[in-house]
Amino acid sequence: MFDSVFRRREEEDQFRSQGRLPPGQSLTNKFPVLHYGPVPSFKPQSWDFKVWGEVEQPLTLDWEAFNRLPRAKVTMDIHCVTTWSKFDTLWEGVSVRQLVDAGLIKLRPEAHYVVQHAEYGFTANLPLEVVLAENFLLATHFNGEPISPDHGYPLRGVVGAIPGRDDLKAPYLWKGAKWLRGLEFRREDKLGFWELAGYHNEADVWKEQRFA
Ligand SMILES: Nc1nc2c(c(=O)[nH]1)N[C@H]1C(S)=C(S)[C@@H](COP(=O)(O)O)O[C@H]1N2
Ligand SMILES: [Mo]
Repeated sequence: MFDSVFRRREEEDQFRSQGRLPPGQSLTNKFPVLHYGPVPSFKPQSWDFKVWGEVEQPLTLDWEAFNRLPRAKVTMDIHCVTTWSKFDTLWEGVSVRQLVDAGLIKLRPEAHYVVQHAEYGFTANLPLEVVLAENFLLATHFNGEPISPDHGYPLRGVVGAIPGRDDLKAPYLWKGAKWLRGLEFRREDKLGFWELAGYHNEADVWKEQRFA
């Protein structure tokens, strides 16, 4: 017990000295579950993923089609606004940037913001540049396994910090919607669920932008 507390502190100090522990955060080796409302059940027959708004062609993919999209992997540090941070988490899924580069999503020049739409009407908003960056993924897998129901199965947006990539914006984890069902590309920004509840719209972990 004391041993493991001691070890956690030591590990935390290491990440701090590497410049990977944002202000006010502490390391966890667990994976806490946080969300509003119940965990939806996944029905593969009726599940779809939609892309709409400022795109040349709206898109609807069923689960099979979604799984045929090009795949990507990223290892990130994730930072929750409730002050836990989890390091070197491996996510696998679909990169929005790759879909755009492959011409599967054709953005209109007016597209500047993205709203993630999830089950039960939950939304999370981000600037387009963040959604197109390497530290944002439409994730189906966490650490080599399908994401668990609590963490967003079968699909979630996930955003974190890639060590050494200070050029990328790193928002808190709430900016990734679990049980994701679609992306809306927008001309103007639109506050999501937690943003409307008083959380900071930019949510930069290094600037400790927790609340508006
Ligand atoms: N659909 C949905 N996604 C959500 C939320 C939610 O309430 N509903 N909460 C967000 C919040 S506040 C956090 S901190 C992260 C937590 O992700 P985790 O449960 O995998 O740790 O999910 C985010 N995604
Ligand atoms: Mo959160």
